Amino acid sequence: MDGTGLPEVRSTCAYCGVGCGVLLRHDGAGGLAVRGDPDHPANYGRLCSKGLALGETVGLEKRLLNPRAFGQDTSWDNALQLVADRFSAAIDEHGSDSVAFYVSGQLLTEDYYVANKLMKGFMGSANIDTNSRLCMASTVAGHKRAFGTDTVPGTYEDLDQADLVVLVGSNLAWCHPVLYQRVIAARQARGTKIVVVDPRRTASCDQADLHLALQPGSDVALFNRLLTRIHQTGHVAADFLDRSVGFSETLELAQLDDPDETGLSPDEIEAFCDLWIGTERVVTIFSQGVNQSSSGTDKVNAILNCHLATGRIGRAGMGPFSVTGQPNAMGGREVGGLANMLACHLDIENETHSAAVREFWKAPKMPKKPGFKAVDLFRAVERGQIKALWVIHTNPVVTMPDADRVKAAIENCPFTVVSDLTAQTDTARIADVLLPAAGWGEKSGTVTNSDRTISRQRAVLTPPGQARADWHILAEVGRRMGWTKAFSYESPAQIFREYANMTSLAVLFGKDFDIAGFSDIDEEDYEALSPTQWPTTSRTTDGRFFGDGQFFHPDGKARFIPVAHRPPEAEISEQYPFLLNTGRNRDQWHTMTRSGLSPRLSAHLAEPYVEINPKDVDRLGLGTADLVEISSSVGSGIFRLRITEAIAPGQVFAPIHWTGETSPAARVDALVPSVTDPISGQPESKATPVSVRRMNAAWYGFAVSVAAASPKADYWATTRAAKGYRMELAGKHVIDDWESTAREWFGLNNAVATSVEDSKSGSYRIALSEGRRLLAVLFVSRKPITLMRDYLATLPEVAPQQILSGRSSAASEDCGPIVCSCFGVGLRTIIRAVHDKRLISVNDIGDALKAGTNCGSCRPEIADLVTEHSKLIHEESEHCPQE
Ligand SMILES: Nc1nc2c(c(=O)[nH]1)N[C@H]1C(S)=C(S)[C@@H](COP(=O)(O)OP(=O)(O)OC[C@H]3O[C@@H](n4cnc5c(=O)[nH]c(N)nc54)[C@H](O)[C@@H]3O)O[C@H]1N2
Ligand SMILES: Nc1nc2c(c(=O)[nH]1)N[C@H]1C(S)=C(S)[C@@H](COP(=O)(O)OP(=O)(O)OC[C@H]3O[C@@H](n4cnc5c(=O)[nH]c(N)nc54)[C@H](O)[C@@H]3O)O[C@H]1N2
Ligand code: SF4
Ligand SMILES: [Mo]
Repeated sequence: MDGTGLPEVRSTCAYCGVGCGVLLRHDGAGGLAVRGDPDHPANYGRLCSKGLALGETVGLEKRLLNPRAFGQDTSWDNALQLVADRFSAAIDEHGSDSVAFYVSGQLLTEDYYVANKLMKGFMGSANIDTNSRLCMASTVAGHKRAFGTDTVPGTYEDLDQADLVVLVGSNLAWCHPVLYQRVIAARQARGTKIVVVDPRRTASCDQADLHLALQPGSDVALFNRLLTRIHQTGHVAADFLDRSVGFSETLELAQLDDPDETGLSPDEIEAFCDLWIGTERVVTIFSQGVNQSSSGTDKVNAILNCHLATGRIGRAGMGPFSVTGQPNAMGGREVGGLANMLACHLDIENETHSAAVREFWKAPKMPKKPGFKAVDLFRAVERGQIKALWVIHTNPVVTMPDADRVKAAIENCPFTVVSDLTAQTDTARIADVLLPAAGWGEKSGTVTNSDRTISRQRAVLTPPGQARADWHILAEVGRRMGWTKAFSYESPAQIFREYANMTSLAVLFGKDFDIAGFSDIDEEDYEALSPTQWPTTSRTTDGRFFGDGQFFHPDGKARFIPVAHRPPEAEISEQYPFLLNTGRNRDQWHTMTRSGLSPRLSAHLAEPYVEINPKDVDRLGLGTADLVEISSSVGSGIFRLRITEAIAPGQVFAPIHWTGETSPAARVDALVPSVTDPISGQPESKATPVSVRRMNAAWYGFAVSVAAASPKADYWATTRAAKGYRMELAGKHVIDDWESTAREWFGLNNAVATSVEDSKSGSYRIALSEGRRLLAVLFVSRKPITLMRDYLATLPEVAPQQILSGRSSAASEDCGPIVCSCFGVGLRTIIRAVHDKRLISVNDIGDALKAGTNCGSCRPEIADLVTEHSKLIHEESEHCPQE
């Protein structure tokens, strides 16, 4: 209970793998109030901007409310029978391997368990892979090589207790903000040093003692140098050498690598090595800059080698730490969601493992070989080998590499089912059958976060329309395919019990994942389950693994893996002279189907952009706010130019969030070819050779509208605004009749049009309204539009003439793009405060404007602004000394 007298329900955030606990309460107006759970061990009450905005994303907007088949609404009965019949028919006619599931690290463990059991045990194929292939696969493979199982050794407490935190290919400040805050708290408390290894300067560099902007893909060379130095300086831990195999070969290969491959200066490298070697309590956090690489698995092992050599693993404040991306990325690995795994870290190819699982499930057949990994899976779809495909909780037409090819493959698949919250995703739009899923806040189950803590997600809202939980849909299909008993689940607790029971197999085979203690948890205890870190029974040291030198290879020893630097597979050329790096924005989640519903979150970075270094900008003759066309060997896209020294010359960076629904020309995976790591099968998403040139736009536009629109323009990008949508547009060809074009785009044939045209400057402005209600406003110009778009995006209730003047009323100044989403404080407001009030620190800004004082996610950006603008003020005062 809180002050309102309404009960609060404990749950877990829908987004990242930090797995923050939340307290949820109906706000009395049909919505949801969200606050951090002070008792959850991941966050102790803290939430980032995305977690805090969860309440804004649970409405009915865009929800799919009924099953649909071939474009028509249909009943659950028909839809489920259709799915069961088509999968059965495919298996009968073409064999088990003619069907496939493509699922997600955002599924709850119970959903995942049922999907996996259905495909691997009953349909009899291992063709179930997950978007974790694009995310965690290299770490899984690296862990298995070194430790004998996919085990994360450390815990979140290690971040509080470390003296050095190294972030390798991780923008922790934006992607795991609450963990970043734990690191910052440790820095304040004990002076923890921070090193960032990333070709790009990110928000995570804000407080870094050292930023190593290495050449993309050269992490192995850096960590091989570190291993060499560990050996040279006599820091190899003798007791760990006894507990491992392969050190000398590994060292030999490491010594052959050339540290110059990193592009870093010898001083930078030595400073890094000295700091790392000289600090016993070192945690090396790694993420997609490591995993999403054609040498991803080797990068992981290069890092693990250094921790093993020094014995800095599984003890307080030290260890390698792979942070997981999705809320249940870890749970998916435990439950065997990947095409080459079985539940509880058992291997599909191991006959004894497979037989034991088969026996446990009483399964009619089990696959003998691994199934297709994501990229190969969609290739098999392309070849017509897959006759029935079910995509659950993921949007591959946007997020798979070579996305257009994946789209074409799915379009040609004889039968495709998509389970999603909405019918409007790029993948849902091309499915034959659409199944409405219950979403976060509406369904119950468990997730496992980055430090192996299992937490409950709990339902507080009723699923809208006919939406059903994913496990329920899957179990229904299983029953209709004839496996009534095996899929007779009635609650998530029942599934969890069966799963927990199954993990006693792990112990039998000497594996780590053991939650067998929950084998007879009843409904009530499952309902009350508090966050629990596994293993719950077998050996560990304070929730950590490997501090005792015991590993999971048959001989109990760890493996050093000899690795050598390999540059990204595709090389830059005359035709494609830049390397395209891709990644995430602070306030958006992947394809924005949820986070994009929040006006607050959408105000942070409202347009797809590409970061380019000022030197390249000059060389290419680009100008501020230009649109640029980026092309690769597989596709091209259009992005707004962002000039910044954060990106090195020769590289460019674009975010992954934009889709056919929000900006069709800026779908970044349409440009990324499907090059993969040979061991993990994970795609290289961060190093695509591309060309860059200015888009020759005949006109640029900016619009706000009450309803969503999909204009026929060469470039457009739309996001949620306070009272509707805002949109940036541009076209390559002159348009003569703007009024009818605007009417068509916004579907407003009968609205009253008020317009202003200036033929000399080529600018045109039109407002479409009904009575006093403004429905859409469009500004067009030959040059990029510079007007008060953030003010306009609020669609103020003023006369069209005033709006068309492009100026705000005196009372409402334009605050610029939002930096602090909690208090809605914009970029221009902060800059003004720095200049006018001479504020010099993030805390000053917090005192004056409240910005950065709630969730803290924006503090690195505020720090950047303060530094940059204080410097400007300083320079100005030096140039114009006051009398
Ligand atoms: N706001 C937000 N948070 C998220 C998500 C989201 O969509 N939005 N998604 C979640 C998910 S699923 C995931 S997987 C995580 C991802 O979390 P992160 O991995 O932290 O995020 P990314 O932005 O994908 O990439 C991290 C960094 O890798 C760097 N990088 C690129 N190439 C190299 C290289 O060769 N070497 C090194 N060392 N670095 C390189 C990039 O410049 C980038 O800054 O975030 C999770 N959290
Ligand atoms: N170039 C490039 N590509 C990348 C990456 C990169 O860094 N660069 N990162 C990769 C990584 S790490 C990841 S994790 C992927 C993420 O890529 P995706 O998984 O494709 O992206 P999401 O937007 O998270 O898709 C989740 C879908 O599930 C739906 N959904 C939400 N809740 C539910 C539910 O309860 N049930 C069901 N059935 N559906 C639901 C949402 O509406 C949405 O359509 O992208 C990968 N692609
Ligand atoms: S860090 Fe933010 S997005 Fe991640 S779980 Fe916590 S509140 Fe959610
Ligand atoms: Mo991910």
